[in-house]
Amino acid sequence: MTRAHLALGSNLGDRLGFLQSAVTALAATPGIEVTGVSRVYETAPVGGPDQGPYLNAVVALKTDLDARQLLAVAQTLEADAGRVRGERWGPRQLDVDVLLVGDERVDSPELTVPHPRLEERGFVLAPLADVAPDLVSPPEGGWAGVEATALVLQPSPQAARSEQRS
Ligand code: A4P
Ligand code: MG
Repeated sequence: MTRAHLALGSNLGDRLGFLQSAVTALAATPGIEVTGVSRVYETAPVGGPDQGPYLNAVVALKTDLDARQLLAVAQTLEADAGRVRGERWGPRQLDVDVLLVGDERVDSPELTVPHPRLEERGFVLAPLADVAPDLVSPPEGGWAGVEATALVLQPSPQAARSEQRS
């Protein structure tokens, strides 16, 4: 099993609901074990048109899937959230990016791993530091435009169901 990390982002509609649905679906995907979920961050939009703030999070996995297979899973999750691809960096119900897949390296337009913009983006680094403190250490004062919220993502379908009942 390989250690991998996926980034989740949403700035349209039920933002937390889209992130939770993605985590729940990942946990139910054969070949994927969700081993950690970061805090949920509210983040100022970076690039693209004038658009609302994002919720961002990172999911840690152990997986038998390779980077290409994880991209296919990511794109299925985006489609399930009703995402229609519009303007690059534009608003979206759900964005799922493949950040890191063990020490695998892929360099093509359809898939670049490690994610090429990972190191310049606080909205990715802050949640990645939560689940992978061995890979990322927060700078003093944290990252600009990135605020941890009190919102919580449940790592497993069972945990999400018991939360709804309580
Ligand atoms: N692609 C290549 N490598 C990867 C990868 N490692 N993971 C390809 C996922 N996809 C990858 O992505 C465009 C193409 O990138 C896909 O067809 C895939 O084959 P997209 O999701 O259709 O479009 P996009 O997300 O608008 O473009 P891109 O370049 O992935 O943008 P980013 O870098 O994901 O940025 N601000 C805040 N605060 N929070 C955000 O989450 N996200 C973006 C999108 C911009 N600003 C943001 C946020
Ligand atoms: Mg993307």
